[in-house]
Amino acid sequence: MSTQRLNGTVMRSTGSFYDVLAPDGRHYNCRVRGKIRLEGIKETNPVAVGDHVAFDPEHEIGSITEILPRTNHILRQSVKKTGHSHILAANVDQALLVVTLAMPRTSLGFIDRFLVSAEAFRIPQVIVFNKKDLLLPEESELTQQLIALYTSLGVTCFSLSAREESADAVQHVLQNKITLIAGHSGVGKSTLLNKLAPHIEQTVGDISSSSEKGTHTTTFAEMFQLDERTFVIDTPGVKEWGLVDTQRQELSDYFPEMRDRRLDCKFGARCIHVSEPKCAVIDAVQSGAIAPSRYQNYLGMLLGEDNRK
Ligand SMILES: Nc1nc2c(ncn2[C@@H]2O[C@H](COP(=O)(O)OP(=O)(O)OP(=O)(O)O)[C@@H](O)[C@H]2O)c(=O)[nH]1
Ligand SMILES: [Mg+2]
Ligand SMILES: [Zn+2]
Repeated sequence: MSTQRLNGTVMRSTGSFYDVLAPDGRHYNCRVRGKIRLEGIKETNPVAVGDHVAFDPEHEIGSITEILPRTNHILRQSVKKTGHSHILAANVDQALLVVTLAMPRTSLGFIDRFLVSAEAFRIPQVIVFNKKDLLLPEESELTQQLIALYTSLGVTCFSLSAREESADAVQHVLQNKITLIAGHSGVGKSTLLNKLAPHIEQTVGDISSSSEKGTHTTTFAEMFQLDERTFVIDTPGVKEWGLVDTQRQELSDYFPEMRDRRLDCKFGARCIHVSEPKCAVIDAVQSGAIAPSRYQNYLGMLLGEDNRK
């Protein structure tokens, strides 16, 4: 029996099955046939949500035979730190990080590592500072300072309460794009998504008050269609990002405020801004033009410090 090969987009993966959306709007339940390898990726069968795949729609279960080249991907670090990372999603147009200064509080190290992971592929970034309703006055003030900082770095920022308010402003930046929604467990990713598209009805979890950590209500990354050209990917909470392999000299290219200055360093592209003489980045940190938290997190990543919180 011969069947016609189709191309489609992976909307959801639940272990060994994949929900693939074909251009005609039909969904196919697929499995991976044989071993698929993708250049530069260590794992076999590394099919991720957002992947464009070729598949044979034979029988009831289709077979994915090929992953088409990716424009980008976002890695989450594997829980066991085995060295290789899991691909959270591929081919995204922008990455939206949900954070909160209420519980479970997001560290700046986590935010900066996420921004670097996206910046390495030049994926535009959005940060939603959530749970505004729970913030103490000093936390509200800190949120405003962080919004000023990250806005100056080209990140689109919002402060809101996904549970209590409309998310119309956020909706606006999603239009006609594929947006990855990421963040720690319990920060309100699914709550935000339900506001953006009530038909989705993602399950929202409780936060255990003893640990103040979320309980991973969302277990698989899943892509949803908001309208004909607008897609969002809800993801399970992650503890940390897997950084793409970078040369030490390359890392500051993913910090826009350092990238803009590094040609002024005496050692130019060879400078890693740690203790070199006449370093424009260190000068900018000392004059206050680069935020201390950003520089500290840069050093942490450069020197391989464990930033996890
Ligand atoms: N007070 C308040 N609670 C919120 C807000 N947004 C979400 N929550 C609550 O936070 C808890 C976790 O929300 P979820 O939307 O399930 O979080 P998540 O990021 O999807 O978590 P995982 O699926 O585990 O990754 C729920 O009890 C929500 O009701 C908010 O703006 N304010
Ligand atoms: Mg969730
Ligand atoms: Zn330098």
